[in-house]
Amino acid sequence: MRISDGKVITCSPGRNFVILKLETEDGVYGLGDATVNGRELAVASYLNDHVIPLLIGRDARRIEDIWQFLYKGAYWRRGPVTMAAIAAVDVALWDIKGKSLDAPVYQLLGGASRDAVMVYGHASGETIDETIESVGRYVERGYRAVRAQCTVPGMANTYGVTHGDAYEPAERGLAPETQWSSERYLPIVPPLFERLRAEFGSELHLLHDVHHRLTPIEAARLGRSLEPHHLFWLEDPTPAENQESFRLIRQHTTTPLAVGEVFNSIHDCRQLVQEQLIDYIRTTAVHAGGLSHLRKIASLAELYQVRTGCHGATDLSPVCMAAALHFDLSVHNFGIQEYMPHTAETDRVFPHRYTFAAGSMHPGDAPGLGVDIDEALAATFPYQRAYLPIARRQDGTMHDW
Ligand code: EZ4
Ligand code: CO
Repeated sequence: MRISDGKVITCSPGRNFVILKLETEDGVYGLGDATVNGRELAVASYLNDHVIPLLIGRDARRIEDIWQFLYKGAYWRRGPVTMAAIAAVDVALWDIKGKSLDAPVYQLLGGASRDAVMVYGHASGETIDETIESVGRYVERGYRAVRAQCTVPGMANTYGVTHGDAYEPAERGLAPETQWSSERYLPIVPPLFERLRAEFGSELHLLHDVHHRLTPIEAARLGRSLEPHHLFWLEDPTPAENQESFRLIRQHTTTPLAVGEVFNSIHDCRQLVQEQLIDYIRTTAVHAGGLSHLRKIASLAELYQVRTGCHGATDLSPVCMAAALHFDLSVHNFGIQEYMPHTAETDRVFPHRYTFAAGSMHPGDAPGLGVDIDEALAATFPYQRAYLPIARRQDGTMHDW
């Protein structure tokens, strides 16, 4: 079963996606996501110019060997572009293997460990009252877990806040600039969650994303002040390049911590996991080397009772969403899956078999990943340059994002 062709499809049905399609001489094809938000074309070139020529003629069944060949063979290891390219190949090969063996990918990963996977939605508002209404709409739709974000008073365009319920972080054109003030942000979060607990009771899982914006001691203070409201997790409280920062946060708070959506390798997770400095690891199939590498991260995490919580924002394509759901359904130490529905255009470009019901999702039982791409329709939505916003403090200093 030799790989006979590889094609990179870039499209923008509401937002940009980079998809790898690998074909075999048997006529079976597989899809992998290679989208790195705001740096899309770098991965497209890495695949087109440097990876696809190496794949032609290789045995598509040898997933682990091809992974090691691309990782070790690059000499320069890791990094978001390299790992997203390897991920796209890996996920496409799992899709091919599933289709060729007539089995959904989760069956190849050990079978279902649960009936369905709990997901969380994104609620937000300009005020605490609006955020409560937004959470209420998720609860009405059956969600059992909701992330809540609120505009910081005096800060226009706070990250994570949207009008309506569809949050899309990137904007077309050049990178927009937003303002940030930790001094204004810190006092508003505890009252938001106090009100949410009063409104929705103790069973609803509540999450919050700090987006790497606090110093370790500020994060420790926030975690401690949120303890009475028992969050499911506090996400990315401080940047994690310096993993030792989390020792300081841990000394002060029992609020569970989730980190890792920007990680691309098991080495980024190692100290956080082994020192039990976090409770959830957020690495994804697309940004952390595909299903093969994600399973290794999960196995390491399992030893330390750290559970998975894959990133699932709108910049993770339906191909990545499908891969995540096969992984989530099968992996023993699953925690939760982030879920932001895509635009109607995106769903049309990527017909898929995964479903949502009663706050949970299931990848479906189609062979492979259960997701396809309508290439003719995708071609009607050409790539458009877009970036995530950047954040500056009120004196103009660039802030962490
Ligand atoms: O900002 O996916 O938890 N979810 C997030 C996302 C990220 C975007 C970045 O591309 O933090 O909204
Ligand atoms: Co996040």
